[in-house]
Amino acid sequence: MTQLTREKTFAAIWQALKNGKKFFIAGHQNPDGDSLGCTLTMVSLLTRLGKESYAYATPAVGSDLKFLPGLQQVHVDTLPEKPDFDTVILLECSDRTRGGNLESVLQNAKTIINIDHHLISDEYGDINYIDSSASSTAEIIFQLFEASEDNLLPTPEEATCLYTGLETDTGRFLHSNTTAEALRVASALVAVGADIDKINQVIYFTKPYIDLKLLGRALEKMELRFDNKYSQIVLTRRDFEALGATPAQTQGIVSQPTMIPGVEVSSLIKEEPDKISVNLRARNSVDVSKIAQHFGGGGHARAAGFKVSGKALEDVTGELAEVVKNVVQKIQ
Ligand SMILES: [Mn+2]
Repeated sequence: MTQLTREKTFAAIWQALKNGKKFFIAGHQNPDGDSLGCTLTMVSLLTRLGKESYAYATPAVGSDLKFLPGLQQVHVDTLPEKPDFDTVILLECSDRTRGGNLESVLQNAKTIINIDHHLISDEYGDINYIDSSASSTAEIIFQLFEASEDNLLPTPEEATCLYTGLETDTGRFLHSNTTAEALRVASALVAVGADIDKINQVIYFTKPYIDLKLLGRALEKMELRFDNKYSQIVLTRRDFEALGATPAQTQGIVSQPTMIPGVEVSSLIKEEPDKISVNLRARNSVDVSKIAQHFGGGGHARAAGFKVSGKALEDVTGELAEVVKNVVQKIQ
């Protein structure tokens, strides 16, 4: 994105924030730290601007994100009775269905603002700010603050929300999207009062017993294939039942095998009640978003995923292995 486009788009967003009266804000379904952190920041900012807003998240918020300031303002899994919002802000949604069943809200809106950092976007908004070089949508929202004519800065609570988005999307500043800009924004967020001790304690230094047991079971089931370039972990419904765990408790597991020298692609295949969901991670040269796209999913070069309904676990596992095999065979 050129500098000019960026300036103009940020100016258009600020104009829309000032012109709008009643806002609807949502991130993507199964909200992560970035999605929720940005949603909460926008709600708080709009409240400061004297605007009415309705924030929505579906289907539920993970226990590690419940500390986020202002979370009580998010309507979890509850759509508004009347979809009469003049302005809709969708964050992290590469297409208009990513935020949930929002079509009536979107159709009634005068202005749709689409802010995202994913590689591919449908550009369904009246205003689209898509920057795939940004580590996170939180990074973009901070830049939006910096572009404010009124020199608005995030409050400490908003900074905590944005820092959470930045830190989780960069994998604690370990992934390749940890750019100089990402670190500059992180530093600026700390300067305005982000509570990083709280964030780190809750998100990174807390793990329930069951989650650790599930990690153990997953590592036990890890298999290396195709000259050890592909790691595959399959968690069946039985695995979850045996531990009293849910598929939501698998965060971080898929990244573990990429530590093994030689592993290029890691998959975590989960049998959920109504679907098979797959997380993918790459170590170096493979773009796993392309593999995910093959199955109707998406994501980033090194972190992607997809979901399949109506197919058997073995079939999904087999078809994925075929696609991965073709990709990793080319790597020397
Ligand atoms: Mn994100």
